[in-house]
Amino acid sequence: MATKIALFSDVHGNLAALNAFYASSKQLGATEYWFLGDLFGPGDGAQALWDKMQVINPTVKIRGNWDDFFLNCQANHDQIAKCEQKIAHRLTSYTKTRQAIAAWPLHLEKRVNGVYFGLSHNLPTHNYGDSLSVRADNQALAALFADNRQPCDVAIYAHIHHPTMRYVDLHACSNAKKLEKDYNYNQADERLVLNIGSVGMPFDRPACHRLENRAEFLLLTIKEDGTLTPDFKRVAYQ
Ligand SMILES: [Mn+2]
Repeated sequence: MATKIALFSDVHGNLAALNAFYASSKQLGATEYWFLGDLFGPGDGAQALWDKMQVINPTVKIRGNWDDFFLNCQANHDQIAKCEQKIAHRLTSYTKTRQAIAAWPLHLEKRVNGVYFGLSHNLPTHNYGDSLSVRADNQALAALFADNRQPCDVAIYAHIHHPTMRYVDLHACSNAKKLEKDYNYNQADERLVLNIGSVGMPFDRPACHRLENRAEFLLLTIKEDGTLTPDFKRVAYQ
């Protein structure tokens, strides 16, 4: 049977967007959920948002940079820390929620129907920074497959709030100096890279940044033979 996984991230405190995403993904037949980080703030979703996450019950939960802001909010005094403190005060138990989030890893690997996925908020070792922005070149994106993640077929990340599908050629990175002028399809070591956009705060244009209410997520269908269909979704909400 084909597996349908809904991947979502960058909720950023937006409960209306999270509800819209969840209702839509259920209707589309998602049976599993992978969350790639950034749950609370700057939106004001607090306990009801956390309760909704327990209902969604993702089998993958990755820690984003805003999740770290939430974990460290009592030790810091900048604007983001103040914003996260307000949310912390509105939770039934900050301690319990904090403990749960602190256990989320920075990256995970999953195998589904023979396809090997590397999952992270940004880079597998860094959930912050701009090295994987829309400006990222082949070399920068290849870092998603660094070290022991070399065997991954697909890297999926979040953080930049721009839904993206592209390929990187790992052969080009390891042979940069003696690379042949023309693209050599036989030598290329191509891997798929997906970015899942943002549920609560999409940045991609031409839609107006923060003016249009839409929740973005990725519905990934993986057939038994490993055939993969990434379907980028946008759901409008009030
Ligand atoms: Mn984010």
